[in-house]
Amino acid sequence: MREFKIAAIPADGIGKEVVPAGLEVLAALARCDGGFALNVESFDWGSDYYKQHGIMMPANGRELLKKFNAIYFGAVGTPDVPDHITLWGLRLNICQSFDQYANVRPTRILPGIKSPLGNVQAKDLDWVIVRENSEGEYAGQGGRSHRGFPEEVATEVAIFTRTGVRRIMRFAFALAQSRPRKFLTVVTKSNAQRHGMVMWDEIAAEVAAEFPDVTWDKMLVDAMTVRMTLKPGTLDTIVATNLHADILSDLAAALAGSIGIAPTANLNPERTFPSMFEPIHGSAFDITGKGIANPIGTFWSGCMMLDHLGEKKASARLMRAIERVTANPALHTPDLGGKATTRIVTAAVIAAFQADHA
Ligand code: GGG
Repeated sequence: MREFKIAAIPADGIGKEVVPAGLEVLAALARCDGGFALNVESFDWGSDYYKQHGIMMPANGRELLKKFNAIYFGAVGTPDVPDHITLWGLRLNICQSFDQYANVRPTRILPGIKSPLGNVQAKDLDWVIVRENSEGEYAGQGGRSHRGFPEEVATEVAIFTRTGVRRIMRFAFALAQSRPRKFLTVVTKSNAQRHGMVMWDEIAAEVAAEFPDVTWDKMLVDAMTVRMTLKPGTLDTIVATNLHADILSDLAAALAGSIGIAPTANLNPERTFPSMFEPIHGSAFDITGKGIANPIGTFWSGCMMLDHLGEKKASARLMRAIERVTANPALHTPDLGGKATTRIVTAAVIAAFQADHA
């Protein structure tokens, strides 16, 4: 029996609803599969922990997490704590200290889901966005001086290192190479940002030479929003900086029907440290406690976690179950225009893979 240690961090808002749902699904899947087991330890870190202890996670949190095979995360953010404290104190803290530099965000229109683009077919929107996840605009460089005075100044410095850009380009080209179309779009803004983004473009061209079978093109981030909306079928694998991909992947999720469906993996590709899997959505405090959060993004993130752990068969089986459930509009949560609850969707996904096993 293959056993994996999973650290579960539901954190804030609907994270506390969708992560337990995801763990229930994964436990049932492991029972059905019979070949692997997940040994889960849950951590109560997040905004409530912050209100008690003044920190989002304990000082030895990184040491505690190091021994796990993967981290299953919910969401951060709460109305009464500044967002930069919750985000940097937990999610970015984990991403950066475990060098999870490749953030992978698949986007597809799942069966039964309507894209706001109307006439777009599922085959026309099948993307993977690779977000640089360790530096760029979210490197944490900058500061504030002369606070409260008229001459107050604040800087937010984007950092691009040759090592950081080269490794994310190699990751993205390799991912593009593994997909049938072997096509990568490099998102940039080198017309206006004439230092870091120009180096980004240069390194993209250098790395492209290592992947002669991958076709690639380059797109300014502003024009990319238009192309994603009007010509989605011209895209496949996409690589962008931390900020650009943060924004583009929300757009991608909306174009594929709902951010409630979108999954993500924060990967440490060298496996020196655990990787982290989470829905793209935030804590959604407007719907917290109502039991109507869409758990599909968390389940799909569970598929990505199983893939990463080498449990490809179980991952594919869970994905088939997810698609069978999304195909039925009676099982859609309110973000998709339906009336189903988190509980109903969870039970339906479990029933779907149990039936698949039979
Ligand atoms: N589950 C994702 C999450 O909690 N996101 C909150 C957020 O504000 N993220 C900003 C970012 O992705 O950099």
